[in-house]
Amino acid sequence: MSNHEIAPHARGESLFVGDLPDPPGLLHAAVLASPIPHGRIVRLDTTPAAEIDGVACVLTAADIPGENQIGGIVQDEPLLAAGEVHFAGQPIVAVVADSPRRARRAAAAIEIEFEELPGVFDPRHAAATGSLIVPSRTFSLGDVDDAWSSCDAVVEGRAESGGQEHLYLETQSALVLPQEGKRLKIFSSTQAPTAVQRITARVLGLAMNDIEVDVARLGGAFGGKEDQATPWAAIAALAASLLRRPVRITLSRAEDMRMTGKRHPYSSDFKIGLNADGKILAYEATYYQNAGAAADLSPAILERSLFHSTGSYFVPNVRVTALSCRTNLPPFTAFRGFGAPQAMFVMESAITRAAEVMGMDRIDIQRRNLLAEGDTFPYGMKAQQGNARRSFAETERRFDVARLRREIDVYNCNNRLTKRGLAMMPVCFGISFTSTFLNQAAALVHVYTDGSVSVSTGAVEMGQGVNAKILNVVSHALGIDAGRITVETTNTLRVANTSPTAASSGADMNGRAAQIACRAIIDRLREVAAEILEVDSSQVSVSAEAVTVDGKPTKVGWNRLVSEAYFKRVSLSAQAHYATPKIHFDRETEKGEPFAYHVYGSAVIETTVDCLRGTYTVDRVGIVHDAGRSLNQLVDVGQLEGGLVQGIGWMTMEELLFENGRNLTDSLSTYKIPDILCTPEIEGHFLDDADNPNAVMRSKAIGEPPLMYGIGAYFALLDALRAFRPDRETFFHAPMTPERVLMFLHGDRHAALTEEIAEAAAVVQR
Ligand code: LUZ
Ligand code: MOS
Repeated sequence: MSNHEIAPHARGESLFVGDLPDPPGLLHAAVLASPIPHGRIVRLDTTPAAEIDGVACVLTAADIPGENQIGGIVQDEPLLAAGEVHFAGQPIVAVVADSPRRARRAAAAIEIEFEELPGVFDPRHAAATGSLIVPSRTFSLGDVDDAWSSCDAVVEGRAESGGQEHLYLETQSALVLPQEGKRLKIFSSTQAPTAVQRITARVLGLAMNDIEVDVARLGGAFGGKEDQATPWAAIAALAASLLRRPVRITLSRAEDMRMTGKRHPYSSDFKIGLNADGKILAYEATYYQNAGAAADLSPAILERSLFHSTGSYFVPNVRVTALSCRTNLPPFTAFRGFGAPQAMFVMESAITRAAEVMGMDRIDIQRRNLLAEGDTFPYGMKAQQGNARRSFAETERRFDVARLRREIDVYNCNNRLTKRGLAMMPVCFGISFTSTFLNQAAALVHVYTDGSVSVSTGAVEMGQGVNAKILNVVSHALGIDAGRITVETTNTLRVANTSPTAASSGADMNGRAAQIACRAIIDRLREVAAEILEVDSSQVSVSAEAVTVDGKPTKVGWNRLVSEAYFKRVSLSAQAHYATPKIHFDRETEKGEPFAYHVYGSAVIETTVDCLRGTYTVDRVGIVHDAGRSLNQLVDVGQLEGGLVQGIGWMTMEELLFENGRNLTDSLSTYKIPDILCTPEIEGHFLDDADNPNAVMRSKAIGEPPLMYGIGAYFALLDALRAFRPDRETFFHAPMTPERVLMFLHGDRHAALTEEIAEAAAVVQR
């Protein structure tokens, strides 16, 4: 089975790490994690675990032959805690046994005592004591301080957004096979094979060429396996390397939910100034990012928050500051959108508050301020296209938003206990890793003598369809049927120094690398064809599996061409590298052109709230999305709808709760994600005549942007709530759970009532 096929995948036939056949002598690793959020380990006795039948070894930090350090951007995270623990769920001991159950039982038998230390969980508290992961950063444009005085309205407020559990279907997993000598082969469910290779080498004191990482596919990732697949692979590798036996680790769902990082919660302040027409003149915001106990990818995520601080809008005067705050929670990490959703939520909150205070329609303010072609972002880059306005207008037209508004207002007049709400949500998302050096990819293409083709790239298939897209690119570039092509596993021996498959750029960059490799092969084949047909190679091309001369088909088919090339000793393989051109960013001035291009789109979202019960539905979502020229329409529709629903989940029902640093929502009974029953009716359209000169085959990346349409669900709910309680000031505290809805609708009355009862009780007592 090739790795781009969708049907066997849907039938459940594709193999994940946990499905790989057990090699002889396989052992299983389990982890003892810290039960407390912060403390010193004062006693650790692993003998009760070691004495259990079937236990092969018990490993602590002292057993690590190389560096006990898995940090990427900042080296601040041990693989196994030594001396101190900094979050509940932090791995301390790895136990290896002949079954997963035994390994877990033995881990539970370990005796450990702590001296508990006070924990910090609130990012603002951490910031107040200067506990930052990296120094704060500020992006600015124009002169905000000067601009406030020319505004007709200035409003301030606070916005909170919660974390989000990735809930990939396949939990963190790795299988490590010792090879000859000290070498290891690692099967890992990772978005970043090279990170697994590099960090494992560091932990084991080996060279990167001692370690092969192979990734067939992941059962979802959403950013949760960009950095956070690494420790599990490293733990299994540590055990496999010391025991010279194959070792597997697969986290249970509860372990995964407790031990691994999630989307960062943000607490933010905003201030926005507008003129009487609703034109935004100035915007200021401060983001307190809850980074958790270690840096992980937090500084990069913080940076993307700043890049997306003004969303789809042009604001002439901006000052935004972001602080990455160290707390005693699991290290928060990459999650689809990578800090942009959090910043966009703040911007939309500011616009909403301004609309309320000014008595204007929120949609009018949005429309008035959309980016036009040539407008400058706070980081100095100019918008290359006018698609923010085009997609917004197209959404308003297609879904007749003005009529919807009237209908909903009439409905709300006629109904006392249910109210409907409406919101629009424009999205503008920059494509490229914000760390410029990561914007490179490579591919290796082999044409075999029977005419079949094998393609390897640095892209990891995680259900997002990157391999189907690469297949399309290769099929076009070689002029042959897709049925001849297989897309192989991602393997560090075939493609080295890969960037994580992340930042929505997997197909863009790896597709381009594959295209370059194919073109190199085709150029050689054209020379061969020119020789056979006695024409000039400039006249020759390959299409529909045959050589054409000046566009006319010849009798020389693909198989004959390949075979002739082989007998002429012409190479049928090519390796290629692609680096996104022109992008740059200067972190001193915080200016540059960090993105290859932007993806745009707009959504309109309708909701209904039951104002007695506090329950609600997200009824319908209409989207006009700019996909460039799609590489695969079906894949893009899947990303559009899946991203939207994941965003709605983050904004509405997915509530991550910690109590004194312990995750209270570590199962699917306490952490609710959208299911098919609460998925709205979705009508997605792609922007007509969309184009993009800056990505492979004029396509556009699609992985992350659609998630941010889901932000509109929060504001559509708020719109319904205001119809019931126009007297109350709205709030910006996501997720908008039914509890929060109920408290907004009736909470103040409840407090008054409680007070009355208390007074009455006091009177009785007297
Ligand atoms: N990962 C990363 C990302 O390392 N850098 C990025 O800019 C990024 N953006 C989105 C998602 N993952
Ligand atoms: Mo990512 S959030 O791993 O693209």
